[in-house]
Amino acid sequence: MDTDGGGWTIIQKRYDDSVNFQRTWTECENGFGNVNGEYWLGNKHIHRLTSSGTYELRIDLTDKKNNKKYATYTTFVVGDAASQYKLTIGGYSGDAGDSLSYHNGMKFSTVDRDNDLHSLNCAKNEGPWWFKSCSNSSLNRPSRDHWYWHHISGHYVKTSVMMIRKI
Ligand SMILES: [Ca+2]
Repeated sequence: MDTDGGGWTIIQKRYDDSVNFQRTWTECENGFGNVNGEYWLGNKHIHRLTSSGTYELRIDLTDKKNNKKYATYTTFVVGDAASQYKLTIGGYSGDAGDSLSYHNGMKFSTVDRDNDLHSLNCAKNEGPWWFKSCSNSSLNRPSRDHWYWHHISGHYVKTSVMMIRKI
């Protein structure tokens, strides 16, 4: 990736809805999709990378009016399987707004593993993510019209790319 100096590893990409993101715990753990298209790298791989050094996260978004926005976080760690791939996030900057800090400290949830703080399973409607009760963002939502980043104009995005880089 050439974005902002290069050296990025893409962990999530969506733009044409060619890949189903409503996946099981095991699928999210191992990763799914197509590296030449849309994909989720996989929680075990994201954990392995983000525990091997200090990583920053950058999220590039396109809003419904085709404006490009971004959010960067200087702290991004996904814990191990025993932690339920717990998210540690902080150090926001950017112009997309901070819709991820709300999820700091939350475990990952999927349709078949409810780790959120809501009485229902947030992942059932919102796809796999680090839900609280439920979300300020959920970029893995199944419905193409509702890929969600609360602080962006219109709340929903047309494209998203999540990438990490060692700092
Ligand atoms: Ca729940």
